[in-house]
Amino acid sequence: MSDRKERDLFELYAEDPEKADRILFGRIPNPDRRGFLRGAGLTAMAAMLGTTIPFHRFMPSGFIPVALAEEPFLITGKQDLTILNDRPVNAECPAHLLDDEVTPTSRLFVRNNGIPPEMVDAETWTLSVDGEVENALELTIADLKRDFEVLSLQLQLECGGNGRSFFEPKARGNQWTVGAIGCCEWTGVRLADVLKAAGVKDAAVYTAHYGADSHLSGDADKLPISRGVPIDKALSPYNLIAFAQNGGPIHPMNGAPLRLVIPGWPGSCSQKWLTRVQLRDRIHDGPKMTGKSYRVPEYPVAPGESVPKDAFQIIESMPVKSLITYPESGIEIPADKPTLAVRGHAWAGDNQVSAVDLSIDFGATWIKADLREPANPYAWQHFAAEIEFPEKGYYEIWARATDDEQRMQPFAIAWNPKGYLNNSMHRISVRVV
Ligand SMILES: Nc1nc2c(c(=O)[nH]1)N[C@H]1C(S)=C(S)[C@@H](COP(=O)(O)O)O[C@H]1N2
Ligand SMILES: [Mo]
Repeated sequence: MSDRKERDLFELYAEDPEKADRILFGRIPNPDRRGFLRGAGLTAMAAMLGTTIPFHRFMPSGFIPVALAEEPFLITGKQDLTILNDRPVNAECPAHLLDDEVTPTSRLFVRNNGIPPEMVDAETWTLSVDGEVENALELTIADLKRDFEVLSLQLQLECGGNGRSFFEPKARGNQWTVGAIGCCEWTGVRLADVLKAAGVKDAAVYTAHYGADSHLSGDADKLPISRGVPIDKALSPYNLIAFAQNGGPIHPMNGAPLRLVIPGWPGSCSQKWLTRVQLRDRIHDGPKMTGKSYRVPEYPVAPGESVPKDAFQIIESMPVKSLITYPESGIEIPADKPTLAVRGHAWAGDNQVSAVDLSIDFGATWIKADLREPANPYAWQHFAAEIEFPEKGYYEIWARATDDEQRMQPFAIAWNPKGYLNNSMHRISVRVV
């Protein structure tokens, strides 16, 4: 990871030193300064290194101290997350830190496709609603709060690529393990109510979502991501245009001050830094809607098989899945008290979870966990079970959720070229010593 960070920073300095400085050190007080560290930049770098830099005047332009490149990069307010990439920022939460029933803001993963907006002002932020509507709308956050019913819902959000790191052969992209999932309480207004207020024309078949982040290339004409959903899904009463996360402000990396939350579908549908929702008379074709992005083959394929471009379909509802959040994998327990209170969460896209079963004998037999109803539709559900281990040794706990259409999590990955939808069972290790 430090290698990659170093390379990314050097590349960034090579492309655009001022932008690199901005990313590294925030705003530049003196725009004339070219590379050499002085004033605020020097102070910031010294602060990052934790000491002064006696020979700083010999540091070449765009220089990155090796200690900084080796330092793990942390996201302010998200210190528990594991960073997968720093440009764009992508970070996931370890399974055992997702134990809360409602995911704390500090532990919701971050998946950025571009560079987040630097300055956001909730007072002046506006959302446009246009396209196939009777009356286009331009709404501030104050307008949303005043003109529409405000509600709070616990909504699960999972990246379509969560679990990609387990693919064999490997799939390119962020190597998520299991932590690109979370269930925060979001407060906002229903997307459906806002669309209805604009008047949905018969011609509207799909939404198109736009946000204020910028493309990695710095090209202002390019968008990092713009996805949408079919109008039926858009009109579900459980999609929010959210302005608060867990009763507080939305974290800047989770889309402050305004974002969509379209639960149950790939996280990519839930546009962050939301500025515009357009209704379209055809399937949206924005960046990351077309080609192989967030698409899987229409038919099962063998691992590594190449799939023709036209045989991919857009991912809709996410599959049934579960996560063991207690204990942490690798736990050791004493043989004189070989029991564990195991717990975790399960979710199933547009569906509900009807059962979670656990196994400690590699799937030979299964133990039914207690499973709770969701707090509201699209909230993840909590499971718990008391498990007893018969003797000393190595065990794995496997979790397998079943949805209300009797679909179960598989043991193996249904391989696809881009590494999406890995809902294979979560496994943790336990040693009775
Ligand atoms: N504007 C914008 N919205 C976005 C993205 C993005 O890069 N830009 N990433 C999407 C993807 S791929 C996912 S999985 C979710 C992640 O939301 P989070 O970062 O708040 O966890 O945001 C989605 N919304
Ligand atoms: Mo994603």
